[in-house]
Amino acid sequence: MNDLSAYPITEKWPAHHPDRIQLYSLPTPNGIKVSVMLEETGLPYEPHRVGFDADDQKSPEFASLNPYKKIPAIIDPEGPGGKPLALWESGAILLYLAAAGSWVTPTR
Ligand SMILES: N[C@@H](CCC(=O)N[C@@H](CS)C(=O)NCC(=O)O)C(=O)O
Repeated sequence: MNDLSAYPITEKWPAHHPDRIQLYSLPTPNGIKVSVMLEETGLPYEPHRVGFDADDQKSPEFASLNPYKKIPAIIDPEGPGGKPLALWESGAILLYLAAAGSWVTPTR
């Protein structure tokens, strides 16, 4: 079982499926990019809602993962070398998921 307890963000948003990619986000233009990518790749993930109404993105738990206090952010429990990897910035996350995902080659 993957232990994500080293990440303080899991205190506010517990990982019920710690074997899955943990997504901390909201359906904003930057947030939704990552949700779409996760759906398209089929990678298993567990979403967590970071509510702007409550300024969740500015909470100490969220800032412990992304000090810039912006969504989206992820933790991949099975990152490079099988170790957990935390990542933010939507473009960086998309590139990471593209490498991690199993793409179906489109037929032309
Ligand atoms: N360059 C960042 C921008 C992230 C960003 O601006 N996120 C917005 C939502 S689309 C946010 O978290 N806003 C909350 C705030 O500024 O307090 C990325 O692409 O991930």
